[in-house]
Order: sequence, then C-alpha cells, then structure tokens
Amino acid sequence: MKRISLTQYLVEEQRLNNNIPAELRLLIEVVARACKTISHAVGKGALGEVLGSAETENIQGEVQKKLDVLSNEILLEANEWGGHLAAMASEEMETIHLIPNRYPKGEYMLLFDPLDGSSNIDVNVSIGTIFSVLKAPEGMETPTEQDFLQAGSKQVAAGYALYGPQTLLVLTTGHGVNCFTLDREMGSWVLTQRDMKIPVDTQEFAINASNTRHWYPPVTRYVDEMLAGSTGPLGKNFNMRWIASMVADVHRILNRGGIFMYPADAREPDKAGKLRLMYEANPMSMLVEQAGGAATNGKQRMLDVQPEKLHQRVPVFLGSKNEVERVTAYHQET
Ligand code: AHM
Ligand code: MG
Repeated sequence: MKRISLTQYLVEEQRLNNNIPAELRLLIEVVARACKTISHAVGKGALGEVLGSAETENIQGEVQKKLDVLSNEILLEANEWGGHLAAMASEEMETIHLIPNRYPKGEYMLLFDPLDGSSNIDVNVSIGTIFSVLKAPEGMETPTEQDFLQAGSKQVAAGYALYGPQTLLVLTTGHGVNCFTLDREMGSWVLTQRDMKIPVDTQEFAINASNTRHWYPPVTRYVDEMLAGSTGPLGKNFNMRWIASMVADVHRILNRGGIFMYPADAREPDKAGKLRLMYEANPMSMLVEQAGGAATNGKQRMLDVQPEKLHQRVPVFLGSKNEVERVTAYHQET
C-alpha cells in the first residue's frame, strides 16, 4: 500500500486541488503535531503522572483533570508562535487567548476542546481533542470574543484526534472527511480512510439514558419508539451504544452510522444540555455534514445557529440523516 502522509495529503489539497490556502495547511499541521504530543501524554497514563484531578475548576465550574490542563497548554504553546492565528479559544479557558506580541499574527482563529470525554481519562477509555477553525473578520485589529461568535457554517476546517487503541486524526476542510492513523514508530500521520460517509439509515442510537426523567416530550417519544423495536411505529429494532466520549461516539457513527443525542433537558444552568456549541457541536456537525449526515439542535441546522456566547451550550442531534430528520421533525411538531 502506498502511504500518504498528512503533509503530503495537505500539500496535494493545496497545490493540485486548490482546496486549501497554504496558511491553513500549515495551521492544521501544527494542530496535528500538538495532538501527537497529547497522544503521547495520554499513552503514558500513570507513568507520566498525568492522571487524576488538577484541583482546579474551569469556566463552567467543572473540576479539571490534569490532562485537561496539560492538553490545553500543549495546544496553546504549539499554536502561539506559528504565525497563522489571530487568537484562540478553549473550553478550558474563561476568555479568548490572544497571540503574544512577540509572535506574528495570522488570519485564522482556532477553537478547541483540548481533552474531550474527561470522565474517561482515569479509566483508560477513548478520549479526544476537538478543534474548529474560523477566519478572523475582515479588518479586525485586536480580536475580541465577539469576533468568534460566527455560525458553524463559517468554519473553514474542523476535526478531532481520537486517543483510543489507535490514535486517529479525522479532518475536514470542507471537501469531504478523511482519517489519518498515527504511526507511533515513525511519528507521522498516515491517510487510512478517504472520504468517510455516514449511511442515511441506522438501527443504532447513543444517548445517556440516566437523564430520561429530565428529557422533553419529543426526545421521550423518539426514544420510546426506538425501544419499541420492530413491532413499534419505526418498524425496526435498535441497538444502543454510549461511550461518554463524544469523539468516540461520533467516530463510530462516521464509520457505521447511528444517531447521537445530547438533548436539552430541564436541569440548570441554562437548560440547553451539556455540550458546547463552539468547541463540540459545531466542529462535529461540520464533519458529520461533510460525511453526508445531518446535525441539528432539535429545531434547526446546527451550523446555522448564531452563537451568542463563547461557552454557549446547545442540544445536539447528529448522525444518520433520516433519523436526525425524524427527531428534528418531532421537535418541530411541538
Ligand atoms: P467534557 O468536555 O467535560 O469531557 O464533556 C463532554 C463529554 C462528551 O464527550 C460526552 O458525549 C458527554 O460529555 C458525556 O456526558 P455524560 O457524562 O453525561 O454521559
Ligand atoms: Mg468536551
């Protein structure tokens, strides 16, 4: 098999297909390099003294794990000096991170969830890094939070690294979705899946069912119908999977279809579910759409949601198109 590295793939996308500008290519390479470093730290586990709590809280009041903090630092440090960015924003930081004056600035803005699936860190279950790239608004001088509040449809690239039995990088620049596997001996990313596609139909769903009592009626109706199986209104049996790492759940869906749901529910603080629009929902929705799937907040296309706050939470329904459309229609009916 002829091996195509991430670098070679990106150069071809730029040179032959004219699909990405050089600056964006270089930015993606830096993010991929940082993910390699995070993968290394994750792989060391207790030997690297990276497990456990950091005894600090992030902006959402969640206790940070040592690896949350470390991964955030790795991404900031790797991306600061490259010259491709105007600013960064992270799920783990209260406000945006400006590029220090000693480094040149670029025209892109990077957002990330440095280590997603934090509850799985200490139990050696798959976790990941999610990232999203936006363009800085024309004429912007010093970036502000407001400059980041762009709808997901404005993303120019999105992707995730999955730290599981293998370390993978799944990437879109708006021209399909491709998957790279980290060759741990060589230290390089190798293209292993081209043009991933999500089947439009599925018989598999993912939801944290312990929240059933908090759901709103459209979600309860839909899950009840799936559980009713082949003699119920949907006329088929459904299987269920929930890894509690969005990256791993989305990766399964990109490979064999399925529907992932983290609905709004009746709990505080803002009754919009758990996941964050800018760091989780938008990048994943771009990947899913690029793979032929669909993603909504229950009411509208996720990528059309106009963000109001950097750390905004949003209900998430994504995956196989026909099922996402079904649960979205149930919301629209009420
Ligand atoms: P995190 O960013 O704090 O890790 O939280 C996000 C994660 C997702 O990866 C996953 O889908 C979800 O939280 C799991 O939530 P729950 O613990 O409610 O099952
Ligand atoms: Mg997260």
